Amino acid sequence: MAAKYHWLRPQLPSVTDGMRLSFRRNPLATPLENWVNEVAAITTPNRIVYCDGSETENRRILAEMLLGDEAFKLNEKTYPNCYLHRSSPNDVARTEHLTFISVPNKDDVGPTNNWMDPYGAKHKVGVLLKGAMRGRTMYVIPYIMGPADSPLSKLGVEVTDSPYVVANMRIMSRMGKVAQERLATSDDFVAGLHSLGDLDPMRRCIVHFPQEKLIWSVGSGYGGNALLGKKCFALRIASTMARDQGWMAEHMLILGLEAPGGKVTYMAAAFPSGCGKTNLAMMVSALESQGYRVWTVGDDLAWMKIGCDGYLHAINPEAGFFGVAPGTGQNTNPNAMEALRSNTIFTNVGLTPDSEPWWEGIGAPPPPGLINWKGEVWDTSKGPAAHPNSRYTVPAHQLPSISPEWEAASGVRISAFIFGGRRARIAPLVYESFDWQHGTFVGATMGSETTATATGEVGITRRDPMAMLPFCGYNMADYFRHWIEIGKKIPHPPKIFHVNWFRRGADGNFLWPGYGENVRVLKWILERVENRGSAEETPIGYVPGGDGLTLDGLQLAPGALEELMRVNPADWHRELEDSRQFFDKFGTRLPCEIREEHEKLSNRLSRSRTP
Ligand code: GTP
Ligand code: SPV
Ligand code: MN
Repeated sequence: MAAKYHWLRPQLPSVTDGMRLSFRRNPLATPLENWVNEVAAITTPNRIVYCDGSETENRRILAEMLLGDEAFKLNEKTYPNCYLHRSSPNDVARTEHLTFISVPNKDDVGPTNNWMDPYGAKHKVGVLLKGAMRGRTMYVIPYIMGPADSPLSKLGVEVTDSPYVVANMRIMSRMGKVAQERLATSDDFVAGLHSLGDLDPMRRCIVHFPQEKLIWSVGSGYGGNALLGKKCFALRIASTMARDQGWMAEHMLILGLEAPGGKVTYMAAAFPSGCGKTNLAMMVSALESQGYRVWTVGDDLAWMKIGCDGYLHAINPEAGFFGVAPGTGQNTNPNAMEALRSNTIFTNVGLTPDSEPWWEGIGAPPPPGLINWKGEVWDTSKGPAAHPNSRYTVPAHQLPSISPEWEAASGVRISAFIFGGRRARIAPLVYESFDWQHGTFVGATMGSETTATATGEVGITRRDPMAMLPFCGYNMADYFRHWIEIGKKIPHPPKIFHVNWFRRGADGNFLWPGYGENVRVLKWILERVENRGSAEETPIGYVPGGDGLTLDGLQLAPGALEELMRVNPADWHRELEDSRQFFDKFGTRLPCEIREEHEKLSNRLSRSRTP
């Protein structure tokens, strides 16, 4: 079996036996062409199209997308060059239980990843890919993750039989000629093979081969399952590259906070899927009249490396935003609302009789004759008209708040890391860790309620370290080790914070207004980075002192602020116990520093209970 599937990626050192087979390879062809021909031999498409990324080509791809019965052109007057695509109703979110990391040793993926051995995976998924593109066009998409001239950028190639995927990749990455030029002779690219297959969830599988820099995805046309540059490459494969090469690939937004006088301080924040990254990165600051303004560098991913200046430098590997539509409106995210008026692909939103997109929270009532995301005439009995994980794909440069530095080749200097999640209780609005090691522990103990971004139950609290639970391409214990070690190497490390916009009061409502008001928390973080700002020590870290947060102009319910800041030792003891059970899964592979921080927190909590 090994030899049979070995030739699927012969040009890279193989996990199978290290042998480089040369049959079927054309010595005059580039490594890319050789790989593409080999993929075509398995998937047997009707024709192969190499994408150049041009406008003419894009129009052709969009026309091909429209030939499918689930794609529509939107109102050309009000939404020029915008499209609606409906995915299969059983294919509307990432499927974590069908996502695998394939390396020889099961222990190397750890207890939080699904594992397949590489021989078995190549066989099992090879069967699903055999003839999968019959009758279809196979598009070859060369792309760069990161600004074209950045030394932090990396090359990828995705082959796919979905024109929708091509159109999305054109927005989300630097695609076509610019990448093709670099690929002319190089075999240093992450190869991604994607096929819609028959979209049957029983025959769906997303497998990563980090040792071969190879991704195979079959049976899904949705988001992170199909746009392989995003979570598959930029997180699962890149996290293993980052571990080996001494950099960081993180599930983080990147923003710049401008202060009065014009100085911009950059921060990167890791929140789990559906927990507010896009909204924070694009916020319109409630303190704009006081000179505080937020600039967007990225909304989902950060690749970071220590610069010669001793600071951590971050680039956004993406060129567009794949944002959650529901809840996006003029009041919550006016920047996104302006950006997505043109050149945007909407997925699984509602459709008005005027051929405009509609979703819950867009700021207008549902119009009569509204069509829901499944293509049915909507009424209240049918649930939300837009799927809760419906999305817009929009070019980053269209965003009014896009940072002038968003394509800076050397990235932006990161001064703060912010962890956060959805916690109805327990976690205060904001706290600051004591140092890097404690901050790593804060990230490692993150918990969050699940959202509609992945299939499965919504609202279940689970541990989601650094928001990387579904995205870390190797054993998470080793990932914690990587965090601890890299912290020692950064001469000017970012300070580490934790936020929670989602704490609820006794009435069940959110205590904090969120969105643009979150700038008040960012302002305190900035002050702490600059060694100013009042803070009080608690067992879990520093929280803003009595006058620490700028609250002028904000009406909070009586007692809300106290409840938002409250650190209840009994709650935290329970939280620690839950974390301990999670950490126990890693056995002796868990870094001792994590256990040490656990112990220290436990002691601080016990002390704070005694009067
Ligand atoms: P992914 O793109 O899936 O990784 O999600 P994300 O982290 O970018 O989350 P996003 O900003 O799209 O927000 C997800 C949901 O949370 C949306 O419905 C938002 O309206 C809501 N949300 C975002 N920020 C806030 C906030 O500050 N407060 C409250 N209450 N809700 C928020
Ligand atoms: C997420 O779920 O974190 C997303 C959407 O950003 S997806 O691209 O589907 O992963
Ligand atoms: Mn997002």
